[in-house]
Amino acid sequence: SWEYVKKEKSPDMIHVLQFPYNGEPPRDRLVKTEITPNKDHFVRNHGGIPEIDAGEYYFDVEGLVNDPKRITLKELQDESIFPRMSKVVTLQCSGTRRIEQINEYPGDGDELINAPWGEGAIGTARYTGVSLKKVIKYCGGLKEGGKHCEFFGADTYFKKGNVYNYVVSVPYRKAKIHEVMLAWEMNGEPLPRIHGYPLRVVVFGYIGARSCKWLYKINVIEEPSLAPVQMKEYIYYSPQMGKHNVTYSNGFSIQTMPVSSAIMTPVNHQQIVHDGKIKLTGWAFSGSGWPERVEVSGDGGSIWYEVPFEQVSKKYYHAWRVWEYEMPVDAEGWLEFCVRTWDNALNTQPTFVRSAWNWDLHVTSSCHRVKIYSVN
Ligand code: MTE
Ligand code: MO
Repeated sequence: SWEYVKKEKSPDMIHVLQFPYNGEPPRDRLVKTEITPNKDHFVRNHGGIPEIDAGEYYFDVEGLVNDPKRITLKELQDESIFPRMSKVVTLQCSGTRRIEQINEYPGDGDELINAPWGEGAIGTARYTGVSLKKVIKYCGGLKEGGKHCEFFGADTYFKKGNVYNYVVSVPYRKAKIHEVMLAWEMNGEPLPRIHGYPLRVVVFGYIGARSCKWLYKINVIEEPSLAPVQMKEYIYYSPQMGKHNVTYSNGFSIQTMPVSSAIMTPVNHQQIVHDGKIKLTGWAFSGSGWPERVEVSGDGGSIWYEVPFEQVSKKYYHAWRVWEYEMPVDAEGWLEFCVRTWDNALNTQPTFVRSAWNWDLHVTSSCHRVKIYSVN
């Protein structure tokens, strides 16, 4: 499948892990466009990349629904049965910028699970499909007690001597407000195989992990899924958890992505020869709304400048904004640039990586900092 990956993705993807394949695009290119081209969209896999024949494809809806059904892709795409939805959505892996936490202290360090991502495990695409709520309705609605939707992915992965399917769940209340889509199209093209062909889940604003690829079953249940990915992997551990005492119940399940942002250019330790101005570019995102204001600093966070509105892309619910800023710089030598974002609910980012370090190294949402060497 390595040959296949090279064909499907841009040749200069940064290969965070080769097997299972995990990759992110080059920093400068990612924020050049609001919609990430499919070839540049990051890929996060726990295991293999299944090859599924769309013509034969169906998925099952079972558990706590009144009328469990098997639904083919053809039926799902039949507009006389299901109205379509199409939306620009940012998917962000909860491991984005994990490398900064690793540099602080490596924590769990399970390579297969905790890939050492940079700032590029985020991407934005227009997805087309059907709202999960419509599918549940088509299956007669929920039975008494049905509260969570469990998604089964056809890929398999190995952990501690066992083989698992990729299984996660989301609360039904998320589907109820049409924020869960079953999508077969990404930026006007059939979903690429590496992104879940022929059908994946897209959960708006939640960590990427809940957006199950290669979907083959939906099971409606009373409690969150007991599958290892749901129970053990995307946990935000309490600060006193470490190697000696870690238990899965001492943390909570990470769902909504908090507000965060990153500087994509210049890059850390870059020497920049300039005549009084240095251009910064980056992204800003909030899983619970939208990034309202982006601020940058040239002195490590003492004085902040608001990125002017015209220089920030438009705001959409559940989508990032890409931004740029011309920073006036007189000083020579080492400078620390940083960015922070306020979302529409006035949430902002922790100040330092160490302010929010956690055992499983998830959600590095602290102010992003890059040190550059200025030659004026
Ligand atoms: N779905 C399946 N079946 N298998 C996986 O390994 N990885 C999840 C999610 N869905 C995964 C999956 C994680 S952790 C993320 S961040 C997103 O897919 C990444 O989606 P992408 O590869 O399309 O960018
Ligand atoms: Mo992820």
